[in-house]
Amino acid sequence: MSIMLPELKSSTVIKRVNQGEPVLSSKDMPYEADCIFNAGVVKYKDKYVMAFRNDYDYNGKGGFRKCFIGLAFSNDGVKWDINKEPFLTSADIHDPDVTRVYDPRLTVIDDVCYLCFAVDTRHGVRGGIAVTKDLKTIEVLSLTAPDNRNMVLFPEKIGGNYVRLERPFPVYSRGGIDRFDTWISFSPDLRYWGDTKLLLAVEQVPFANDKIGPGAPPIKTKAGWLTLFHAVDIDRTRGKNGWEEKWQKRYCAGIMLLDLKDPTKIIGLYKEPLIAPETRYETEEGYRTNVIFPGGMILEDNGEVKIYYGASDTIECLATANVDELIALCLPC
Ligand code: M1P
Repeated sequence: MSIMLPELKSSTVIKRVNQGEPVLSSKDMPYEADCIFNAGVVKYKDKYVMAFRNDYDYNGKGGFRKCFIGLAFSNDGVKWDINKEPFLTSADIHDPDVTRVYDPRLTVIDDVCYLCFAVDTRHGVRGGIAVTKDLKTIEVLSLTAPDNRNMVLFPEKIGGNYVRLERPFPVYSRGGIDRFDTWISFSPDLRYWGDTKLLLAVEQVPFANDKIGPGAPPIKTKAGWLTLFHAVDIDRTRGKNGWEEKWQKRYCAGIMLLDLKDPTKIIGLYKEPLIAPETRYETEEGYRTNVIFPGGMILEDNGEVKIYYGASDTIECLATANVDELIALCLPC
């Protein structure tokens, strides 16, 4: 007997650009690519810059043999020119323990561009932070202890410290299952992190029963830090949803508002999904269907917010919304 989880819908404030067609996919790539997704996006030096994940060389059994982070540039945030060379590969970390780098997020702080990324190692998953001066070379500033990933940096220091959101994933202490939350940490120099606090727990999000994690780096608004997260539910009766024999999770994008001076305080949380899987790219096609994975958010001068998200772990899509409408979702009257 199949137990259906409730149908989830995107908020009506969300408009999918080009009817949900990808803004970037493997078809655009100048090199071997199967899945282009989970990108971070910033405006930097008069251009939109996207760092994306490329998984390729599918092994036919649910995994990819190769993966790297690539870069693309755009004048309008919609049409992209792809760099011919990979931006970051596991070899660039110069640590023989590292097997894979993926899921990039970009933040500009004081005109300097930073990259957060996930690092698979033979001894666990680590969260990396790197700085790039020229978008060609990078210097790794810090790698967390395992298991941690989905890290994002706030675009400015708060109270004199850099701030990051992260999603450690304790298993032993949470009954051996996924039950992962979003945490917040502080650093004087982006290398040494501490003062860690629980920010948002999975049980606070009505459309998650599995885990939640940081999405795009927060953007500053008059009402607070507008902050995206991914929220995951799991239904063990779900079967084949994509290329693997079984894929039982569904990822939605959620949104909350954090206090400007004290981002450990949630001042508003939208209790429904901001973006739920709906289009054919999001629900029917691709490696793992029903995955909306937000990684980039840009506030334009006219109040439009661009939200970049990976869809079905296969393509990169773009949706827009008005900033005041997003705030209103978090702060209902
Ligand atoms: O396949 C869905 C996602 O699975 C992982 O995400 P999480 O951190 O939630 O476990 C990552 O591989 C992510 O890239 C992927 O989209």
